[in-house]
Amino acid sequence: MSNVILEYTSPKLEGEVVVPGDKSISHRSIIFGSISHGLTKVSNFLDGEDCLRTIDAFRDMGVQIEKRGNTVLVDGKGLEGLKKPEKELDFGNSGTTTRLMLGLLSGLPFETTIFGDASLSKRPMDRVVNPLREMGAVIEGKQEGNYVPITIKGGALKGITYRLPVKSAQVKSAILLAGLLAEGETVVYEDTETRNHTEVMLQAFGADIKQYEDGIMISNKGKLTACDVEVPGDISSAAFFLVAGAIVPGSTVTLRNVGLNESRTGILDVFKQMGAAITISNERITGGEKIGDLTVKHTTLKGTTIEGDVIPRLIDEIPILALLATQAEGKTVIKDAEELKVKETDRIQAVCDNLQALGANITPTEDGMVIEGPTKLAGGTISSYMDHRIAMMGVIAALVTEKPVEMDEKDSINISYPTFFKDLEAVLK
Ligand code: SPQ
Repeated sequence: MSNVILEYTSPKLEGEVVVPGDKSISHRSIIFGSISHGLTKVSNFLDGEDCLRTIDAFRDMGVQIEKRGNTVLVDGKGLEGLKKPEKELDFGNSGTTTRLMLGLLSGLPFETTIFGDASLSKRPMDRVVNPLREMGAVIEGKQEGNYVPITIKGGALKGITYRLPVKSAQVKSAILLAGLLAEGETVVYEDTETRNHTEVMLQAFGADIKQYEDGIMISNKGKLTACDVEVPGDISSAAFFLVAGAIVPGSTVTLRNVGLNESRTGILDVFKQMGAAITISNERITGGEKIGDLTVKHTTLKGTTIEGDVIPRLIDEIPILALLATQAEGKTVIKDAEELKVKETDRIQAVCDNLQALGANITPTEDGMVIEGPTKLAGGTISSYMDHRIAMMGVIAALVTEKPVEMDEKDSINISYPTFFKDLEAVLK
């Protein structure tokens, strides 16, 4: 781990960025490609460390996966074609891999042990383990299976009806994956919509799945068949450039081919509320997912309240939205976002400590934060907390500080956006 000095004198962003593939969709393309029958071609796959963990896991279970740059060929032999891995599965930093694989491994006829890095080892798994146990899963691990390392003794499962107690797409997806292997119907209800990429892809691969207004039914009756996936650009990665374009004077930047699935576009609603100059063009549908181009220009912004149902639609963008709020006039209140405490780090504390260190007027609350702006940020020393989104927020903050920003590392950015610095350099004028 080595310190990085971030110093940008009179920067301005101009030009276009094609952000890399969506992390959530990339994970799911490997999972569904691996458990279906036939050859799935994934284009624009995200080469981030988390998604590579998902590829490794299926290779360890005997699936042939060939990677040619950002194109991945998955030779699926069906659920019954998966073999017991010869070693424990290392899921690194990836919460998505861990929670989705818990669902799948619960119904497969072998025993597997999974583990991860220091951050993953602190993230709660009971939210997934509890409903899976209701389905009959046999799961053991640290603190009654709440933390990895966890051992899953896969076997027969039965369908359940479950109302999500946390607003989490990972929990929903884990239950749906287990539902693919369970006897009878599995029904998941959610009070607030979370990202729906699992449902969209299950439909495309031919699962027996039905969508109700607030719930989803799945059974083991469908036959999963290979289906090519064109991964849209990740709006969570685009978010860093959207905010940079909005807060750096003189900037205009266009993000091409960004995923605009409505369960992910909360950031666009907030931009509009704050008076940002943002336009959407070239909207189209690929592989069941909406995509388009986003152009943002620097302008004066006003504070807002971010709460309620929009939170799951922008949960990963809150760190960078907090930076945006430091440059907006008036008060911004972020609430109902206590889930931030159980991400790669406690993102409420990490965001507030870092932005305070740079001179912002920001106060943490139990379920979010309160920011008073606009503040000319001074610069200073921050930590990435080994969290990719906190690290990228630090870099974008450095574009508007008077003095340099010193950060303890930048390699965590490879989790979701390995080409981040290259893309940033290309639009910095
Ligand atoms: O995979 P991981 O580490 O959980 O990734 C994060 C991120 O910031 O990239 C969260 F830390 O995104 C999650 C997201 O917060 C990815 C995800 C998914 O692909 O299903 C869903 C969200 O998590 P959750 O807990 O709300 O289901």
